[in-house]
Amino acid sequence: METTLLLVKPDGVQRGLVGEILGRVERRGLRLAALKLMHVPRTLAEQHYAIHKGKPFYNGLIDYIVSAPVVAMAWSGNKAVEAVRQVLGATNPTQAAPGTVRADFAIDIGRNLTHGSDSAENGAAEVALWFAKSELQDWKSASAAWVFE
Ligand code: D4T
Repeated sequence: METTLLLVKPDGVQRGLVGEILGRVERRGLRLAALKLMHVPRTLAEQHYAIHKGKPFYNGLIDYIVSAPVVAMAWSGNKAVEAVRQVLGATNPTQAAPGTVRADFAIDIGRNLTHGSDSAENGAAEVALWFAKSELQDWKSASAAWVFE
């Protein structure tokens, strides 16, 4: 069982794509464990993207992510990390497979609408960074047995 962080970034919220993105993951069969709309504190943005500090796109990335509200979600299930990233598509939207969120709705890499954790380890760490334990709901989905073997 994995938990992964999914962010609908400021462009996704501004463009009214929250329901579209959330719905694609929800219909895949994963379990929603946490959800909130928030303005990202700059310190959180810097922690989340610490690995990119010093890269040419870093300052623009931080400015973008704090510029307007985001929707943060935690999703749980077998292979949750891989399943969410597959729904989102490649980081660069023009290289994303047709039918993915980024291919369907985005063009520039710096406005790629979403973030999804890239490993089970990072999923756990990012969910812990973005959510307090009290914000995570441990509930059993009635459809789980019809999604997972
Ligand atoms: P996110 O974090 O948005 O899910 O992206 P990925 O995990 O798929 O990709 P990443 O960490 O390599 O990049 C983080 C973030 O930086 C933006 N970016 C990236 C950018 O604006 N210019 C660039 O050249 C790169 C490589 C997009 C995603």
